[in-house]
Amino acid sequence: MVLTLYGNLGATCTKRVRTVLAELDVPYEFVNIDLAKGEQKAPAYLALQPFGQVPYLDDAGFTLFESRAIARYLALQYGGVGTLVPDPKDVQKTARFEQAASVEMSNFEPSAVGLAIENLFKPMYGQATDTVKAEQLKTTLEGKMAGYEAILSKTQFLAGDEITLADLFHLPCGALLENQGIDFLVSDRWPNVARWWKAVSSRESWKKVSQA
Ligand SMILES: N[C@@H](CCC(=O)N[C@@H](CS)C(=O)NCC(=O)O)C(=O)O
Repeated sequence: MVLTLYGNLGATCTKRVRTVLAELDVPYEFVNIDLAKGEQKAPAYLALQPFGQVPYLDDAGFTLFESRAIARYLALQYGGVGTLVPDPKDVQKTARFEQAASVEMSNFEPSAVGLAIENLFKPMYGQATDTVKAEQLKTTLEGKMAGYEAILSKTQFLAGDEITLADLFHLPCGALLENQGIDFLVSDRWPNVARWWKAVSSRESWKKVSQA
């Protein structure tokens, strides 16, 4: 096997990449990096990933980090033209895809991952939740839902009527919202968001990754 993913099964960014690998049905070897033991900061790992974070990909000597960059690489390298990302020759479709991908990174991830840290990961590691911060993050995220509803009332998915990486990128942190009892993605207050989330989160790829 030539494709190796270094990651942690519980880490959201690793799940993002594993979902894309599952979508594309690409076989790979998985090297577990124990974040609790700090293996990501060991000199040998830092030599590979200079920020000491997972995931990290080695594809027969071609190496890459940052989950979303890895996902784009995998889709283009293994997916065939137009699978999960638009044909790069279609400049306008690509721009719309990048817009959607940017929405996830700027309007969703910061609050969603912050909420997961406060409400799930801190308690897991015996740390106290900052309840004020958690409430602020929840309010911020709630404020973004009207924007999502506006987009998704016009198209099936965030970058148009076909699913792309931009939709899948929401899965790891979106699923953790449900674990915290935050209903933003399933609420009838935003029916098109709920329709979209049902379609995205019921993908076989996500079922495999979330149940592993
Ligand atoms: N933007 C990066 C974030 C990577 C990241 O924050 N990884 C976390 C796990 S989800 C990590 O390695 N945390 C351990 C640490 O920073 O020491 C990506 O998308 O890959």
